[in-house]
Amino acid sequence: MTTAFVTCPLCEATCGLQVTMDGDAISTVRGDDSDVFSHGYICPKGASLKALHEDPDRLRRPMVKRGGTWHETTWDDAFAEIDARLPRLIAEHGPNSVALYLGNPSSHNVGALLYGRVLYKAIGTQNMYTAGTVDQIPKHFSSGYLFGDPLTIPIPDLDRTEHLLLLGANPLISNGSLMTAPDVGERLTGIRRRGGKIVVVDPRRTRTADAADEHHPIRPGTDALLLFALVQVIFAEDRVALGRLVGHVTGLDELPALCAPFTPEAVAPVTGIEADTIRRMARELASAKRAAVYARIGTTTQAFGTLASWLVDVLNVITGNLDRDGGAMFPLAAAGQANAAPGRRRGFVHGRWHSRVRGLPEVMGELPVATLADEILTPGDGQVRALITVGGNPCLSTPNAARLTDAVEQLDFMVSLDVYLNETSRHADVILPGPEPLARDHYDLVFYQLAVRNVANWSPALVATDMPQEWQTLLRLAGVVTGQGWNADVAAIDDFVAAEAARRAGLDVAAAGQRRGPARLIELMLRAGPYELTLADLEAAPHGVDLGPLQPRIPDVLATASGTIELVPDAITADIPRLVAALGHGVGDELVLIGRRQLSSNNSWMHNLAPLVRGANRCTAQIHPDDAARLGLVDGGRALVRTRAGAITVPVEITDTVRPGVVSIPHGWGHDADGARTGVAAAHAGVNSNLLADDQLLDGLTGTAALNGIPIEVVPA
Ligand SMILES: Nc1nc2c(c(=O)[nH]1)N[C@H]1C(S)=C(S)[C@@H](COP(=O)(O)OP(=O)(O)OC[C@H]3O[C@@H](n4cnc5c(=O)[nH]c(N)nc54)[C@H](O)[C@@H]3O)O[C@H]1N2
Ligand SMILES: Nc1nc2c(c(=O)[nH]1)N[C@H]1C(S)=C(S)[C@@H](COP(=O)(O)OP(=O)(O)OC[C@H]3O[C@@H](n4cnc5c(=O)[nH]c(N)nc54)[C@H](O)[C@@H]3O)O[C@H]1N2
Ligand code: SF4
Ligand SMILES: [Mo]
Repeated sequence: MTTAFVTCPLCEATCGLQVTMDGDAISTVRGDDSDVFSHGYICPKGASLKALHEDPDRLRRPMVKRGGTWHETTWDDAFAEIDARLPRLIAEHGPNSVALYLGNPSSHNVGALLYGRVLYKAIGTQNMYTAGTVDQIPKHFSSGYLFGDPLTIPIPDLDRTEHLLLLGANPLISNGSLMTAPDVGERLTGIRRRGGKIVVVDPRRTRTADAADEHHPIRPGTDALLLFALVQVIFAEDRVALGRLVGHVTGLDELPALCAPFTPEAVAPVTGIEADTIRRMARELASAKRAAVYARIGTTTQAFGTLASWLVDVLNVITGNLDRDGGAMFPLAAAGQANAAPGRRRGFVHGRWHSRVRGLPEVMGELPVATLADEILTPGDGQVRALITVGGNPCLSTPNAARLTDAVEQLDFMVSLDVYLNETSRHADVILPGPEPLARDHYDLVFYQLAVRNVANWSPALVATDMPQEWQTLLRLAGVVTGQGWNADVAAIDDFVAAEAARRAGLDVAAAGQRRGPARLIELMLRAGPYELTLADLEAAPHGVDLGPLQPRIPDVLATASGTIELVPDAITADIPRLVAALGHGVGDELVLIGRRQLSSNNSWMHNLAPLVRGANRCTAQIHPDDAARLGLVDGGRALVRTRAGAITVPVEITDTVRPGVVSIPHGWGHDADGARTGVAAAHAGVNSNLLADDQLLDGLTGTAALNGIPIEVVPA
């Protein structure tokens, strides 16, 4: 028996795990009590890495579809097939005829993160899509314009704050997002133990709301109105106090006029939160000694996602809570920190190109996935004819999933880098699997840049694999699309990538010694990083290296052209007229759909693991008792839910935890697709809520899908 310590790569919390191996078999997976960040915390998903290791449905060899039938095959054969088909398409129709979709697991996979970009550049396509446009792009957009870099995202200093205003996030279930904070429950308890206060704004009384001091069940999609009203009160009552930000903020003078229409009285009938309550919330936020406003996916995947994301940080700024302990702060990670170098004042722009069919703007080099189907289905120059998915299941996770499913069926060619034959990869011509998490080196390149404390932890692969690592597969694909044939020299491409990385970092690539692949790149990044660590330092610290609490970073962290926080960027305020128009839409009889996350789910892909799908069917439509009575729905009965995009039938769960007028259905279900090979998931299929989500309903500025606040009709089925 051997014991090793690694970081769980399944979600953003970066928990330390203690894995006991019996030869090649995983014996136990537990929380690592000595982990410097997570102190032993683990959730059911982390523990299920054992089930993932053992899952017989998990793909271990490449699959090629010939004449409509799948064949397990060799890596050489799979690459020969790709080489026979993909370069020809690119030669004939240009690089934009190939679209890439990078899904959520690829942001937790250091190989895919570092080498996915290499493939993207090698193809040279503008048709780049990621899960970001069904998630957090509005926050990148507002951060880009406010602070100069889309990854300069303020993170609530959970361990020191005394007032947390939290909107559209349920970290007790999601384990936190854009807020890397293992054991968030303990950290929230700490706020109350210190005599602080937690206020939750969410249409559902979530577990996080239950653990808070106050819960305000807002009408979905109206957070920007509430947040603007908080700003309005703070200005009207002369409570603006920039603190140490004085001299670092421009545009403040424009805010009073911009927020004038959004008085508490004006927004109350639309948000469903009383004017007096809004005033009190504003006063308590402004007068708290240390406060942070934090908002997540309930506020980004909605029609005013960018305005809401912006207003969160406007509040952090005008209350003097940005960049101070206990407020909203900027992490400084050991490797790859986007904003580590002071004095780069390039600023941020978006819309450098637009999607062909709907004219939606590029943000951070990507286009909204809500329009991927349009790009595939609409003939003409630049039509998408091939798709490569990397750790993504867009046929379940993106809006109007039925239309996207129709679209991918019409592609000339599709490759999925995926560990299952599932709802999306079943449409591929070739599936290239990757090693399970415990069989690859891991470093949380993205999530340490978003952490409530500065830490670093390197995890070596524990489990042996005879599969190529995904970084090698991505480089081999890069070889194919650059005309090097089906068997390009992957090691040589990797050397080239590393030499470039070293040059940019001002280092000699030899500093990384014998390391190759992601390990070499991380070694270079650590050495060039602000703590000048080496990979050996991290290898010597299996429970992680604690680099201390977050520190103030303004002005060095700012990369706007002016070198200040540009508080009222035109690119954002352009959407305010649309918000003013929304003031007219008082709460009526309408019903709207929102989602919900569940502790034992991980978006769409872990439902094939028996320990995570035990118990009652979780894929239900939660509805308030008053609405159920009015509509004639009974608990345990079935409802037909309809939108412009589609209709589904789903079991009814009557509960007063949802606000009247709101129906909640979780995403990531619907595992009954023909031809998928996920036996356990199929037995717990549920229905796909993204058959209802509307690909025409977008955040006004970024094109991010509005997955919350979708108008629906509900009748008994
Ligand atoms: N209605 C609604 N829809 C939503 C959301 C919502 O709140 N409501 N949330 C959205 C959000 S935030 C996100 S991030 C997206 C997620 O959406 P996606 O990223 O598209 O989908 P996932 O469900 O994460 O699917 C991940 C895929 O990666 C595969 N996979 C798992 N591990 C690996 C690996 O190691 N290597 C490779 N190559 N593949 C792997 C899985 O088999 C699966 O096919 O969903 C979005 N969709
Ligand atoms: N267990 C589990 N953990 C996960 C995931 C998972 O699928 N399962 N997915 C991971 C991913 S990819 C992400 S991005 C993160 C997301 O992490 P979180 O953002 O914390 O995700 P949710 O739990 O969906 O919380 C969003 C909340 O917004 C509320 N909401 C919906 N509409 C509105 C609205 O209009 N206004 C307001 N104020 N609230 C609204 C919902 O009721 C819900 O409680 O979670 C990650 N962690
Ligand atoms: S909370 Fe996230 S990182 Fe921690 S064990 Fe669970 S899935 Fe893994
Ligand atoms: Mo996400």
